[in-house]
Parts: sequence; C-alpha cells; structure tokens
Amino acid sequence: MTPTDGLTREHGHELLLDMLRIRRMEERCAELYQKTKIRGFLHLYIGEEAVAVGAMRALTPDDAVVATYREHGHALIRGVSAEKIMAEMYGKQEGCSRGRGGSMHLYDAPTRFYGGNAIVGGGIPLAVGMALADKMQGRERVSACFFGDGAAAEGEFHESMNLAALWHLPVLFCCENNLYGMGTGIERAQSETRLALRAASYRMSAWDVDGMDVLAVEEATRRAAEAVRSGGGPHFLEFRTYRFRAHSMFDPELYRSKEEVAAWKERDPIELFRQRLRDAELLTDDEDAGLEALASDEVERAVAFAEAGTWEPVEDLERFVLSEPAPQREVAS
Ligand SMILES: Cc1ncc(C[n+]2csc(CCOP(=O)(O)OP(=O)(O)O)c2C)c(N)n1
Ligand SMILES: [Mg+2]
Repeated sequence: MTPTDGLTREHGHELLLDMLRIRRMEERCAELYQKTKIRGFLHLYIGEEAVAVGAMRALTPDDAVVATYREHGHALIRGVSAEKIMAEMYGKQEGCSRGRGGSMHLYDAPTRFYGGNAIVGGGIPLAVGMALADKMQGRERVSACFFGDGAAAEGEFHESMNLAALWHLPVLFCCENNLYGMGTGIERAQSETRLALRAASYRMSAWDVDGMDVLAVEEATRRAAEAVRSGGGPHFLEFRTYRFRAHSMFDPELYRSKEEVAAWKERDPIELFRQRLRDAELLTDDEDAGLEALASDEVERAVAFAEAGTWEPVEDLERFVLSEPAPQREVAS
C-alpha cells in the first residue's frame, strides 16, 4: 500500500468522492437496467474504480483519453457530466452521443474523451494515431488508452505497441487486467499473463501496479505520463484489478467461484481507501456521510435529467448516416 504520508485531507476526499461517484452511478444503472429504462448492453466497472480515478488525475485537460465499453467511470472522471452520461444510457438526445451510442459509446470531444469502443482493442490504434498526430505537429501531450487484459491478445494490440515504440510516440497504455475476458480466465487464454512483461518486449517502459490502491495508481500514472509528455516515448501500465459484477448484464458468472469474488471484495478499493483515510485521521463520520450525499445527489440529478430528456424525432433517423445518393437507374419500360 502506498503510504498516506503527505496526502492532504482535500486530496483524499476528492479521490474517495470520485470513486463513490462511479460506484453510486453504476449501482443506479444496474437498477435502471432491471426496470428497462436502460437497454442494450451494460458493462459495469464496479470494483475497478481506483484505476480510472487515480489515472485520470495524472492527466491534463489537453491530453486525450480513449477507453472501452466499460467506460462509464472514465467518462465521468474525465469530466463528462453525470447528466449527459445518464441521458446517453437512456438513449435520449441530450446524451453525450446524442443518444445514438448508449452505454458502450460515450463520447465527448470538449473533454477530449474519444470513446467508448465496443470492439475489444479497437481504441488502441486510435490512441496511437492521435499520438502520431501530436508528435508530427509538435504538441506535448499524452494520448492515454484504457483497455482490458483480453485486448492484449488481439493483433491490433501488438501492431499498435510495435509502432508506438518504433516511432517513439506519446502514448500511455493503461491495461486494466481484471483477470477475465468475458468468461475466460487470463491463464486459459494467454501464454504470458504478466502483461507488463509482454509490453516490455516492445522496448518500452512497463510496470505493474496495484489497481485496488488509488494512491498507487495515481503515483504510477503521474510518473508514466510525465515521462511520456517529456518525450520519453510510450509507457505501459498494467493495473491489477477485478470486476465485482458480472461481465455484462447477461452473464450468469459460472466461470469463477464465489470464494474468489469474495476474496477480491476484501480489497474493495473504496473500503480500503476509506479505512486508510480514517486511520490517518483524514476522514470523520460526518465528512464521509457528506461525500456519500454528494455522490447520491449527483446520481439522482442525472436520473431526473435523463427521465426529462427527449427522444430523437423520427425525421432525424437519417441524420449523421453516411450514404451515397441512390444511383439513378434507367427503368426499361
Ligand atoms: C474484436 C472483438 N472480439 C470479441 C468481442 C466480444 N467481447 C466483448 S467483451 C470481451 C472480453 C474482453 O475482455 P477484456 O479486454 O479483458 O475487458 P473486460 O471486459 O475484462 O474489461 C469480448 C471477447 C468484441 N467485442 N470485439
Ligand atoms: Mg478483462
């Protein structure tokens, strides 16, 4: 565990609040899904919050972020409002993707949050491309790319790692190793399960980080992001984490034992950090309750906003759809 020495009360509260904001928002999403208010796919990030919260603090507004379909937390902490996220989940046109993307395709150009991507590994080459543009245009910024352990077995992962290293691009690879890709345990699918080691073979700095320890995540990401920003080339962080919920809302979870899940829940990033703040006398009962209230209020405001949102009119069905004009055919009479 990273020591809390030097941690200010304010900083500690912000980290705890951000993790609570994700947790409470997603717990509400699960309920809304049961009520069919949210439909389609829904992948919850519960258990992994320390990664998005710690990592996002080490990035600047000028940096770019690319994520996966398990990206509600990343979007929220990057600065996309809970209202816009929830409206997007509902499919309302006030959502950050105009209600056309849903849970897996949150997108928000003003915060440089470039998705949300349903294709496993699909965001990785996008981040490499953005980093190439930055390098060519002499901008000192980082393209941070979040993806799962499953993505590390995809061809585009390797192609991207190779080019990023070869061209010395400012990419920060943030691998969220939660040990499973859907129902397949990493040791059944990948010959080298230490993903940082695999990344190092591409000649880039890579190390693994306790993804349940928000301070460790923040510290490691800050170190890596600063190195990337100052011309150190791509860096790779493997965050060891765990999802507490099923892969998606359609997963009966037959591939892992209740004991395993319970053991990881002992390391719940929120409870661990809360306890550490208390031990360091940086959090009182009242302050804790105040943070919980802030998180819950934000979620309820977001739900009200989504409920009050509007469906896109049917006349707009073909807007934003790329299509060639239909060829004019001679009709034989
Ligand atoms: C290219 C591609 N192949 C397969 C799938 C189906 N699929 C969706 S999620 C997933 C597992 C990915 O696991 P991981 O990258 O570890 O992310 P996690 O869900 O654990 O966050 C798979 C195989 C997909 N969406 N895209
Ligand atoms: Mg995974």
